[in-house]
Amino acid sequence: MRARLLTLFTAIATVLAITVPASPPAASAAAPRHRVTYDHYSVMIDGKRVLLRSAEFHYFRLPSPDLWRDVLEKYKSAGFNTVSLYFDWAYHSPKAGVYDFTGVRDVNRLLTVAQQAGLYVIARPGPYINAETTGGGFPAWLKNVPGRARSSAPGYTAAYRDWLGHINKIIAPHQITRGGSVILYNVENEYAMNTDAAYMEDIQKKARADGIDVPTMTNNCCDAASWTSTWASGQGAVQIPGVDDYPQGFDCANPDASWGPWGAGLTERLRDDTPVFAAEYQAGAIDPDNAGFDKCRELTGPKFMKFFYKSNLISSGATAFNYYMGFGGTNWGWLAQPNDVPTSYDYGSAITENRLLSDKYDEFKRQNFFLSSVAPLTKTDPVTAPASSDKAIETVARANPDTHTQFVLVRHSDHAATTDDSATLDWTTPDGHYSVPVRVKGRDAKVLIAGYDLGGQRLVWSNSELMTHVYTEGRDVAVLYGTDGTQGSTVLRYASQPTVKVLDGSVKASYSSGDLRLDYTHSGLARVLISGGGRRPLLLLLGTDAEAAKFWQAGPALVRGTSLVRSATVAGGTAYLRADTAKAEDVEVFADAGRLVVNGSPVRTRVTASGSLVGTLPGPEAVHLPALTGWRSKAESPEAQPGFDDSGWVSASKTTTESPLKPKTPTVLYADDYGYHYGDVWYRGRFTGTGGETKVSLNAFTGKRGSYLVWLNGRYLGSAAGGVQADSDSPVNPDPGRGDFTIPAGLVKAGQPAVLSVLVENQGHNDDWIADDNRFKQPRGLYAASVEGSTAPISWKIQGVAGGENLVDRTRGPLNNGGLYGERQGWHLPAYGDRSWTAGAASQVAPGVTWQRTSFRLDLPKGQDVPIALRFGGPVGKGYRVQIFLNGWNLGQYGGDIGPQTDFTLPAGLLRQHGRNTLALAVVARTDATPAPVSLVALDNERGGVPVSDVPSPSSR
Ligand code: IPT
Repeated sequence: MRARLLTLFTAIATVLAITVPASPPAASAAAPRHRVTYDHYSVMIDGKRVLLRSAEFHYFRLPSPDLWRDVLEKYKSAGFNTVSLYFDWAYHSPKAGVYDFTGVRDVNRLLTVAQQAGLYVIARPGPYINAETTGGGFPAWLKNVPGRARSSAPGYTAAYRDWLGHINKIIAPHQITRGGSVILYNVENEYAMNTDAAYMEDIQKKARADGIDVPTMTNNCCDAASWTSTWASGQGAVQIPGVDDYPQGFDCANPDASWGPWGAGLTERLRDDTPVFAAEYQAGAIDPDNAGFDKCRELTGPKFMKFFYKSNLISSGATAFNYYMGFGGTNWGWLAQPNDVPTSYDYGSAITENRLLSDKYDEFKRQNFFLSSVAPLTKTDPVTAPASSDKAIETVARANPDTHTQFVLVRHSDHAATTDDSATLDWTTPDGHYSVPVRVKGRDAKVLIAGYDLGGQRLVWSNSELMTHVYTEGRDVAVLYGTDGTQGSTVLRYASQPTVKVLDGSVKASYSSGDLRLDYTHSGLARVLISGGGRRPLLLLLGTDAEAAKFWQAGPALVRGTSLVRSATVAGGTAYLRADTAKAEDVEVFADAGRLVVNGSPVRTRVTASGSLVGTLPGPEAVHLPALTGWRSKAESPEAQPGFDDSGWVSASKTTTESPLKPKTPTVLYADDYGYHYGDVWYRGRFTGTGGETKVSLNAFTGKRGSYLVWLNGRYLGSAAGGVQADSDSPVNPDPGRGDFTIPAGLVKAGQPAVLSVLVENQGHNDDWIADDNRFKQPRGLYAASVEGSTAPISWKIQGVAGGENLVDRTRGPLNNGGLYGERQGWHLPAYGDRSWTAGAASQVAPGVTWQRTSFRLDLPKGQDVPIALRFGGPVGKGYRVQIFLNGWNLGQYGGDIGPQTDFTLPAGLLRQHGRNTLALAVVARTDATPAPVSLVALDNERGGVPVSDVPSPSSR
C-alpha cells in the first residue's frame, strides 16, 4: 500500500560517521559526560553501539509524579532502555509568556526519574506534538496569535521560540553530554507533508542556541506518498530522520479482521549514514469507534507484535525503535483532543491505564531481552536467507559483518495465513551447513539465530528463539522458548563431548563431531545443565512463551516468578530485589548470591538443582473499599435566570478575530477571543422584545461530542449538538452546529427586556495535523445567533473559567476547569461547605447543571499498590454528562454523549491513600435524567509498588 522511497534516498549517501557538534555549556563538576554518535548501523554512546528500545510516555496523562517512577520502572523491567517524551506546551502555558513547570508539571523531576530508572530519553518538545491532546499540544491562546501555526510566520515564530526557550532550558542539563540521559532531540512532529524548511531549520537553530547538543531527529509520518520532505537533506534537515508507522490501523472493533491494513510496517531507510529509525511504531491504538481499549489491546496484541516487530527488525534492519505507547494514561481535565479520544487514553498499551501489565508486556519482555542481550544485532546487513522447503513458509535474513552471526526471520509467506505449516530450512550457518526444521502456527513470526558467541558458549543454531542469557555463578544461563507443543532443537559447539544433565523435562541429547544437539518439545520449562567439552558450564532453560514471560532480567540477576521485578543488585553474597507480588508465590533467583532480600525483608530460601535460590514471597493484604454514601446535591445554572447579575462578565464586543472562520454575529462571540479556552462557557444575550418572536436560531462550535443548552427568560428551550472539526478530512459545513428553538407564545413581551442564556460545552481544540489554521483555529463557542420575528440587536456577555487566562488554580493548571457556576464558586474543591445542600444523591436532575458531593476515607495497607477507579453502574446514561472532580482535580467526563467509558482512574497521589477524599460530580443534563450510581473499585492489588505521596491539592482558594 505504501510507496517506498528508498531509491531516492540512497542518492543522498555520505558515508562518514557523524560526530555531534561538541559545544556543550558547562556541566556540573561530577556528572560524567558522554558522547552520542551514529553511523549507517546504529546510535553509539561513547563509541559503543546501542540498540534503542524505547516506548512513549506522556507525563501529562499521569498527574501524580511519584507514579512516573512506577511506570518508568515498568518500562525498564520490560527491557526498554529508552523512554520517549513529548512535552505538551498547552499543559504548561495558560497564557502567552506564562509557563509552569512545578508539581504535576515538573518535567525537570521527570527527566531525573527517567535517568534514575536507567532510561535514555528522546526529548520531543514539538512545538507541535499531536498525541490526541487538545490543540495537538498547542495552547489555545495560540489561536489568537496572527500567522499560520507550524510555519515561519512571525507571530507564530515568536510564540514557539518562547516555548522552546523555556523547555530547552530544562532539557539541556539533562543531556547525556552533561551527565543526564537525554540522547536525542525530536524536531517538530510528522512535518513530512509540510514544506516550511525555514521553520524546521529555526527550531534546530533555537535548540543549538539553547545548549542542545545531542543529535536532532524527526518523525516522518506515515504515508511516503505524501512526503514532500523527509528532512533527510537540504534546508531544515535533521541529523537522524525517522519514520512513524501504524500498520495495524485503528479499527479496534475488528481486532482479527485484517492484518496490516495500513501497510507492511517496514521502516524506510532515509539516509545511508544514519541508522534506520522507527521513530514511532504502533504499540496500541486510539479507539475512534468506541470499541473499548481491551479490543485495541487485542488488535495490537502479541500476535501483531511478533509478526510486525520481528518482520521490521529483520527486513528493515532498524536499530532504533520507539513504541507508541508503552503506557497511555488519562485525558484528565480538558486534555483530550475532541475527535477521537474519551477520558481514557489507555491506548490498548502494554501497561494499562491503571498501570497493570498485560500480555503485550510479556511480549515486549520476550523481544526486548533478546534485543538487549544479543549485541551483534546492533550492526547487521541483509544476507541471503536459508531456503525453505515449503513455499508456505518464507525467510528473510541479516548478519553481523564482524561476528557473522545470522538472524533469520521465519513466518508465513502469505502474511495473513492462519494455517499451521512446517518446513525444513537449508541453512548455511557460520559453523556449517544444516537442515533445520521449522514450524509456523498462524500469524506467528520467529527470529532464529545462528553462529552466536553466547557468553562462553557457541550457539550453532536453534529453532527455539533466544530470550536472554546472563553469566552468573561461573556459568552461562540462557533462556530459549518456542510455541507450546512445537518441536525444538538447539545445537552447540564443543571441543569434546560435554556432560549433559537433564534436570527437568524431557530433552534428548546427541553428540557428533563437535556438535551437541538437543531435541525437545516446547512444553513447560525444561532445564539442561551442560558441563565439560572445553567450555564453562551452561544452564539451558527451554520453555514455552508463557514460561519465558516469567523471567525478569534485572541487573546481574535473572529472576523467575512474581508479577514484577523492578530492580536487582547483588552485594556481599546477597541478592536484593525490589519486586511486586499479586499473590503469595515462589521466586527463583539466578545470581551470585546465597541470600535473598526482597523489598527490604530477608526471604528464607533453598538452593535448587539448577543452582538457583528459591523462596516464597508473601502476597498483599486484602483491601476493602468504602461504599460511597453521605451524598449531598444542589442544582445551579443561575445564569439561566433573567435576573442573574452578570455585571462582572466581559462584554463580547470584539469585532475582529484571528480565526479564519468569520462569525455570523455582529460581534465576535468566540470564547478563545476572550481568554476562555477550556471547559464550559456561558453566554447571556439581552435584547428588547417585540412580542412577535417565534424562534431562536443559534450555531455553536464545541468539537465532537459537545452540545449546547439554551434558555430564554429562564425557560429551558432545549439543546443541540455543537459543530465539529471542519477541514479537508470533513469538508466545511456552512452550518456546522445549528440549533433552532421554538419560542413559546408570550415568553417574550413587547418592549420588555429579554435574556437568552446559552451554556456551550467545549470538548477541546482541534489538532493541527496538516498545519491548517482552518482546522486549528476553528473557534469554540457561538458562531451565529438570531431571533426570528425580531431585528433588535442582541448585546452579549460571556463568562468562562474564573480568571480566564490568569489562572486562579495554578496547582491544577489551565486544563482543570471550565466556567460552570459551581466551578467558579469552588464547589469542586474539598473545603467547600455543602452542609446546606440537599441530603442524598439526586435521583433525578432537570436540564442544566446539578452537583453532587461526598467524601470518603481510605487507609490502604502500606507498601501495597491498589489502583482504584470510580465506576458508574448500569447502562451508560444518555442526555447528560458528568464531570468528575476528585479532591478538586477534574478526572474526566462520563456519559452516553461522550462515550462508553464507565471506569475512571483515580490515580494514587491525587487519591489520598491514607486520608479523606472529596468527590464532586457536576452533572450537565440536556434532558431530565437519572444519574448513574457510582462506586469505588480496586482493579489490582500488589504488594510492592513505589511510595506515593499526596499531590499537593489546595482544598480551597
Ligand atoms: C501519530 C502521531 O505522531 C502521534 O502523536 C499520535 O497522534 C499517533 O499518531 C496516533 O495515536 S501519526 C498518525 C497518523 C498515526
